[in-house]
Amino acid sequence: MNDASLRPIFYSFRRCPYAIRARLALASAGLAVEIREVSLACKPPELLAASPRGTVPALLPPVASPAAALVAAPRPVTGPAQPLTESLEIMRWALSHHDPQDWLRQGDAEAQALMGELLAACDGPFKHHLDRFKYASRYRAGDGQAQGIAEAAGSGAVEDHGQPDGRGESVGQGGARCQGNRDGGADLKGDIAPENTNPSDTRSGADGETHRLAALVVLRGWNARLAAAEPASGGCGWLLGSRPALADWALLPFVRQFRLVDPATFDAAGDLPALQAWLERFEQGPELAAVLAEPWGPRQPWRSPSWLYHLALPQEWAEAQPLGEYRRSTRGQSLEQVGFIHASYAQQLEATRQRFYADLPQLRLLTIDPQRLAAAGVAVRAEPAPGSGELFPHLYGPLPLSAVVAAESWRPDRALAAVAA
Ligand SMILES: N[C@@H](CCC(=O)N[C@@H](CS)C(=O)NCC(=O)O)C(=O)O
Repeated sequence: MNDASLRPIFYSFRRCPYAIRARLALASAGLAVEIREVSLACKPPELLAASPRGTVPALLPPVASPAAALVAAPRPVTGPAQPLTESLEIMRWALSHHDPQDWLRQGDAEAQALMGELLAACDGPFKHHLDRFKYASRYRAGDGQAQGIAEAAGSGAVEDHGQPDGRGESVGQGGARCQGNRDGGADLKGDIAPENTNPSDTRSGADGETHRLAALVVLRGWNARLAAAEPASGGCGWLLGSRPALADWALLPFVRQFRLVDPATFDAAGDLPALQAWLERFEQGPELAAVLAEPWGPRQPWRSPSWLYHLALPQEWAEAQPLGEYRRSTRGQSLEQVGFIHASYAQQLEATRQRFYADLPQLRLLTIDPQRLAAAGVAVRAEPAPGSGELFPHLYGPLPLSAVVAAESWRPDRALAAVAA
């Protein structure tokens, strides 16, 4: 049995501040996890099964394979007994294993109480105002549906900024919707600005300004605390004094997000010097860089083994849109000619691409929900490919667009192999 089979499973989204804080703690504790980068616009069924709200981050016990179960574990399985679906729970869980810098301030009740207050202010009022500053138009009166959706998602609906690869391509193109999202948040995803673009289109209006000012009140309180902690010899301090604590790492990703809405105004503020220095040290420091880079921050989504995949020519996929169904089997062959549509399981994708599509600069990767195929009456059979014993999924009937939960552009410089494993 290899060690990977014993790793807790960690569902993440690269730019999510909750996921960033959890990754910071996991990295500090030195815990190895199986990282699954997901698209919030199209959450895999495994995440939805584990997390009631389908939010990231989520940390799950390791899944021992049947083969692994037959072999005595070489070391105790390290994973939470139950899924952890709150970022602060994950941080505390990680640090309970190993806390080399004493982020938890063990044995210091006063420090712990203070941290509790700081965390409550961050996840409560500050986040509330941050969301409404950042996406004011979505919360404006009269936009009740968007507001309801965002709040139903635990305000997380405002965290997704398009595809994890940053190309901003919408998911479920051609009318398909990822209905695996129980919060309905998918409808909000594709058109949200990337976090470092000019936000004027989304935060325009007086409402956004009201919430920016309210968030600034909270930030000034943190600034005062940081200023008081500044060492006499210069440099900047931390929220609880001269060394970092859990509260610093848990709050910093959200303050970073506040700054990114309007960096110029944030940087020009004259009344936040200690907070600016504290954030600047975080932005430039190795901790954040580490959790935004591999292996913590891959930009390709994890591909669920519960889904089926099909590589399509962009033109042929576009032609299917007005028809409501796709009838190509594989490159150069139709459903009528072959009798079924070729597809792949997640781990087969890269080999399929190399075998049939290696010379093509542009492809569409279709993610297909087999349950929706069944509902549409399309049978799927696992059958051996000619010349090999390997079983591939074959779709006996046209592929309804409603069964395609995501249609992503795929470029050859982004190896599928990295995510299919
Ligand atoms: N209270 C949760 C909030 C997590 C959260 O809202 N995450 C966002 C991403 S940053 C999310 O998963 N949103 C779900 C969605 O957008 O559908 C925590 O601390 O982990």
